[in-house]
Amino acid sequence: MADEPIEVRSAGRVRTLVLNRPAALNACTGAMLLQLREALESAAADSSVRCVVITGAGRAFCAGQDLSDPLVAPEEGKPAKDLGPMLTDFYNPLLRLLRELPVPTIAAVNGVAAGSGANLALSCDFVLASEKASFIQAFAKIGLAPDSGGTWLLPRLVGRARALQLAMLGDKLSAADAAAMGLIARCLPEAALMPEAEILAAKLADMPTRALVETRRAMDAALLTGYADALDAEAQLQSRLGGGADYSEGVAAFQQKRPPVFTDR
Ligand code: T3D
Repeated sequence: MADEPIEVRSAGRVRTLVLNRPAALNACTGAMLLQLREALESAAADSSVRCVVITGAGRAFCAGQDLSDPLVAPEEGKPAKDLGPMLTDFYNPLLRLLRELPVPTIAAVNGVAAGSGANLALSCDFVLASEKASFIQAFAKIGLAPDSGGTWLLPRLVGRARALQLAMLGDKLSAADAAAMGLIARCLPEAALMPEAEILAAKLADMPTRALVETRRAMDAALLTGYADALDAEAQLQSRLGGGADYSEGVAAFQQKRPPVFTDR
């Protein structure tokens, strides 16, 4: 429905979730975060879905937490609100689900992505951004530290020095600079963003979903382990993937010189 905070679009094997509060630059309310979580759960449960794209309505991707939401907005003369439950009850379950989604994910960042909005985008497997987009770790500007995975994601994506620069200064980073420093995959002309996201989504949907998702999992886990442990984990993973239909199909297609049709999830 047009006025829902999350608009869900289905096109074949690709599910597109649109953050849809454009008047507030798609800032996140509790209700919106719950709806986004439900939309991800629904995509995860639907075996016909093989890629999820997240984008924003209007001129922004997402301005982060809605600072006027009564759950978090400070009120003069009243005791300070505990922001922890907003994270533990709303953001963290959503972000864990996104990071563990059984299909590849793409953020198509159409405009500014600030605070938790930036880290929502950076939690996706691929981040494509319009040249009009920007990324702002806005937390320090309002006396907070990065959340929504920012402390984990930023140093891994761009190294400690740049991560601290982004998080401590909270300056606006253009999409072009974000791509140049490896924070995101690509910066594209505005008109090319959604067509390129659709091409990438279709390509990923053709690929062996289970292997792609296990690749994400293995890379995240390898960041926490030593080289020898990563080698052992790779052997165990390959054992599992080798038992799947996609491996047989991939090899058969190679030998028969035809495109593969992958079905595992
Ligand atoms: O629970 C917790 O609080 C902890 C969790 C925290 C997670 C976080 O995300 S903390 C960070 C929260 N986000 C921010 O601090 C960003 C605030 N917004 C901005 O700095 C700017 O709006 C932008 C840089 C994103 C865009 O600037 P600009 O000049 O393009 O737009 P604008 O004029 O500032 O905003 C347009 C409208 O959107 C405006 O409403 P109005 O005046 O037209 O009625 C503005 O109030 C609204 N808006 C923008 N960001 C938010 C917002 N409304 C509520 N919450 C917002 N975050």
